Amino acid sequence: MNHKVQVSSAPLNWSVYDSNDDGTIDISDPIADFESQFSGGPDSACPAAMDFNADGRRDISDPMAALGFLFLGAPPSPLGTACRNFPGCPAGRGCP
Ligand SMILES: [Ca+2]
Ligand SMILES: [Ca+2]
Repeated sequence: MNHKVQVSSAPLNWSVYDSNDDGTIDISDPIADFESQFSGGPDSACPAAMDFNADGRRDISDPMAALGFLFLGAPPSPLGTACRNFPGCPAGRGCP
């Protein structure tokens, strides 16, 4: 059996769905996302990381899926729950 491991040198710069850049995913992140999308609140410094359900769009389904994950036992983001490389984003808290 052969396994191929691809190692990327791209920096892991932002935690998936960490809207408010505090290094953790909690209820404050979908709230900030709701405010950004629907109430004129400030956007995340890494909008690319806000596609929680990884469907290529950012809409109400993202904070709803995040709330489901946090409180209803729904699956995490398909992107995972850790730091990833989001091109164009600054170095977020909690990422190397
Ligand atoms: Ca957060
Ligand atoms: Ca989405």
